[in-house]
Amino acid sequence: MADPNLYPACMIRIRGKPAAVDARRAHILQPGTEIPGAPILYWMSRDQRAPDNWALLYAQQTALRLNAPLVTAFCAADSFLGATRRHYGFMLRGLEETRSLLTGLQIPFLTLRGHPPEEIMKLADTIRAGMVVCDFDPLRIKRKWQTALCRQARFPVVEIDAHNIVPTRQVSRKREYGAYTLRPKLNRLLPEFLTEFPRLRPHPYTLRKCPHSLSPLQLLDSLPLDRSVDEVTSCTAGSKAAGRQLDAFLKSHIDQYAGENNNPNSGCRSNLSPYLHFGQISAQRVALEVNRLSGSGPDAGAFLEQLITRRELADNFCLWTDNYDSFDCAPAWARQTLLQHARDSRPYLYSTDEFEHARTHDPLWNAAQKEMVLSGRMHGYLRMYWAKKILEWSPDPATAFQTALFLNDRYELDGRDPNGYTGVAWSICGVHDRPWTERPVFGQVRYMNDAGCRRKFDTAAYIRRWSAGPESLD
Ligand code: FO1
Repeated sequence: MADPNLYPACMIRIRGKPAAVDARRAHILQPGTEIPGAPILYWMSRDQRAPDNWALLYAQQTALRLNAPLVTAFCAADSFLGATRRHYGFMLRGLEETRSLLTGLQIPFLTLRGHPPEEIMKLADTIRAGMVVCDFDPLRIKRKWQTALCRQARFPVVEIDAHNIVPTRQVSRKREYGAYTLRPKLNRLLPEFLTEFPRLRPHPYTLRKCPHSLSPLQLLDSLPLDRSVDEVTSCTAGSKAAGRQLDAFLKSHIDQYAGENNNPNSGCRSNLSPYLHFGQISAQRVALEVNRLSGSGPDAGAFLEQLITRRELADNFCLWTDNYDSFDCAPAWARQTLLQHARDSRPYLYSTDEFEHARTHDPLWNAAQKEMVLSGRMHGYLRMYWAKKILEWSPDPATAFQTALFLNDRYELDGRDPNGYTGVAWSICGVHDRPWTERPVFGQVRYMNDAGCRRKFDTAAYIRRWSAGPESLD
């Protein structure tokens, strides 16, 4: 009997291609009247891909119904939540590929730069758009952008959840306690939403005069970026590379996933999170391929649990928690226990700078920090250990929360993501977790130490692998 806590992949029954985008993916941000022939503008932001994109499919189906042109645009904001050249490089290289795929379908793709709601509003005015479609993102900054656009717009603005298999707004209207409360709600709806995708079609209606814009790569060279964090070479950006990575994972690693997914040395991780973060691949496509190629064993179940339940739980957390990016998001039991232990003695205390340059007393923690700085990634199991040690070696939990977020978002390719905020909140203040045995500093928040890591994997091998090169990261 499959572990009830794992995703029962066997229950996934793939339905055929729907004739139209399921209306339950749509959330009307601004009502309005449709105007036959008036161009439909898809403001691409979170889901930066041409294939398997429900927001883009919705925009095209609307444009076809209204005999209207379809235009897509992405607006690059300067220094988005502290992103560096590492992030903009990966993102804009991926968008370059998306642009060429869309152009090939007679769907113009414009790359804008500036304050997104303003630039999108200007473009909508220029092309006399009849509607703006945007993709769902629970982050505060995105909701502010969309609200700012709606204040100026005199046309309908529709949000489509293209990131989740089951639309976040459909699963639950409140912050869920944990995976165990969300999973049954997901299970009920998954068969209705895990379908094949219709294909994007060449678009028959074109703009009389299409505004000119830079290409994503031209923009990369002109943006004022923090270039102190290098791009990563180990991970090629774009939807095609994402598809190759998925194939490689399904062919050679998924069948050890359940046994090895706590072992950073095993190399059997999907490495899909940067692609999922930038929307260069759809989680729904990943689930369809897992189901097609790997059936319903415990390995597929363990992977789908991460891909579906954990990711949708993260979007639920960010959508229904205003302060998802600060210690204030802690559940009451965790806040209380951590504050009770606020004055416990802390044998080790490090500054953000010491953490950032991997200058702690713990070689395992330093190796994890180096992996993240050098490769832009860190194995999921170590991310928990890494964040929990920041709690233990910081003056207080609120400082620890900010330090973990700062380092995660500065170096992880998939930083600034609901998964990242939720991962830090789980590690440092027990979000989606429960009270454990009480101990100094942690109180009843779950504790992890290097002995626990040693029981899971060969920590000496991991340290050797990531401690080569400079002693500390100066
Ligand atoms: N989304 C945008 O619409 N415009 C941007 O300029 C932009 C920059 C950016 C840089 C790093 C990064 O990690 C994400 C970035 N995003 C941007 C947002 C991203 O596409 C995702 O929507 C969110 O980060 C995840 O919810």
